[in-house]
Amino acid sequence: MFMRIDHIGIACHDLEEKIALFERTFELTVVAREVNEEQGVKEAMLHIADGEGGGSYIQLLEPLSADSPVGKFLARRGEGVHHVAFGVPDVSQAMEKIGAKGVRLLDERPRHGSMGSSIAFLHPKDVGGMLTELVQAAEGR
Ligand code: CMX
Ligand code: CO
Repeated sequence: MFMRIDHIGIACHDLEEKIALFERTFELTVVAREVNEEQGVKEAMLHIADGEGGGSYIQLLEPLSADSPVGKFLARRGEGVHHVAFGVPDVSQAMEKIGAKGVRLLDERPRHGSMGSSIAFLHPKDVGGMLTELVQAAEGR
């Protein structure tokens, strides 16, 4: 079902500061920056490697507001790993298969993700405490 780890999402207070830290420390390069109003985030993708059906990245996330998912996470837990995203060939099919096993889907249908991808989230409490994202990369990515 999973082809690769697409990205690790990291919650932070100051996106520019963390981009500089990751560039300097790990010699990573930012390949996309976006504001995703629906997800309540300002974000940057730093490329790590290319894999089957898409690349793998670190996703740095700064909340657009305190009551967004990342804003609440920062208030409760502070900066750090927020979610793990797996690359799947077909996000709707993965949602159907995983949902049928009793895992709560946080999205009824796929939403718009980074770099033209289609994404959906699974409830962390149903998968061992890890907020999990399914990602179908955009065609040609
Ligand atoms: N990882 C693991 N556990 C988490 C979590 C996270 N990121 N966020 C919340 N939880 C836990 C809480 O600690 C809480 O556990 P306890 O009951 O033991 O305290 C439980 O989940 C329920 O928490 P809640 O108070 O209901 O939390 P929220 O209202 O903040 O909702 C969640 C949590 C996961 C449903 C919500 O954040 C969500 O829908 N996330 C999906 C969308 C998202 O995260 N978008 C931003 C990223 C966008 C992108 O990657 O592109
Ligand atoms: Co993500």
